[in-house]
Amino acid sequence: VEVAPGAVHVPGWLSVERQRELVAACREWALGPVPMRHTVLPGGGVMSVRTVCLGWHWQPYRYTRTAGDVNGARVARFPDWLADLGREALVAAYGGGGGGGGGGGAGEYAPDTALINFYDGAARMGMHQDKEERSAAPVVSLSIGDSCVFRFGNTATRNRPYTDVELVSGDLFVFGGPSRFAFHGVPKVRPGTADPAVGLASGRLNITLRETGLPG
Ligand code: MD3
Ligand code: FE
Repeated sequence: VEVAPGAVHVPGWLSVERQRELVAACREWALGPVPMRHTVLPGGGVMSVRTVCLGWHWQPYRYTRTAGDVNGARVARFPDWLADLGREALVAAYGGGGGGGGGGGAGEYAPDTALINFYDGAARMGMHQDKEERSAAPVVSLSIGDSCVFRFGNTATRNRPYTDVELVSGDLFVFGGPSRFAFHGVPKVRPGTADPAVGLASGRLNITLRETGLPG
């Protein structure tokens, strides 16, 4: 379902088995070398979401190899199988061609960082743009666990017009082309909506794959 140019929602893309595998992997990544934590913003605010990164560490508002704002450790590497999953996701969303804008087709997609966000029932993410990447390649988003309201906005302002989309466990969302730099956020999680079979007792996991455009 194309929600906006380059923004494609593929409900139920991940099998329950694949969701279970991703949950298990996220549990390990959450332990370290850089532990999953609430990001502290430069103004002193604390994000309600908890985050752990692979490949590159996102700290507001740049990517680094070491987590100077957490424990100073080097982030875990970004596994090849996750890049393969990203290319598979682009094929599912855009087809085998060069769709989605921002350059090549799925075969050339080379994500080098993952941001893994965990939302408890009260966590939110305010409207923002993701502009730290020096690449126009698409962002791949995978949702697991509790459902949420995902708010997809415009590129000009954090306010209306926007579209609210329900994201359910197993859903894939790809943001490429003109949608890559749109404002977006998560105004609400729906506690208790997760299928226990995916291995999350409560809360929502979101995995995003990106190309940073940074060297090596
Ligand atoms: C649209 N995460 O990590 S995923 C984020 O559900 C983030 O945790 C949300 O926003 C979450 O930055 C939303 C969907 C998403 C991710 C990145 C985007 C949508 C995007 C980048 C550009 C446009
Ligand atoms: Fe974002």
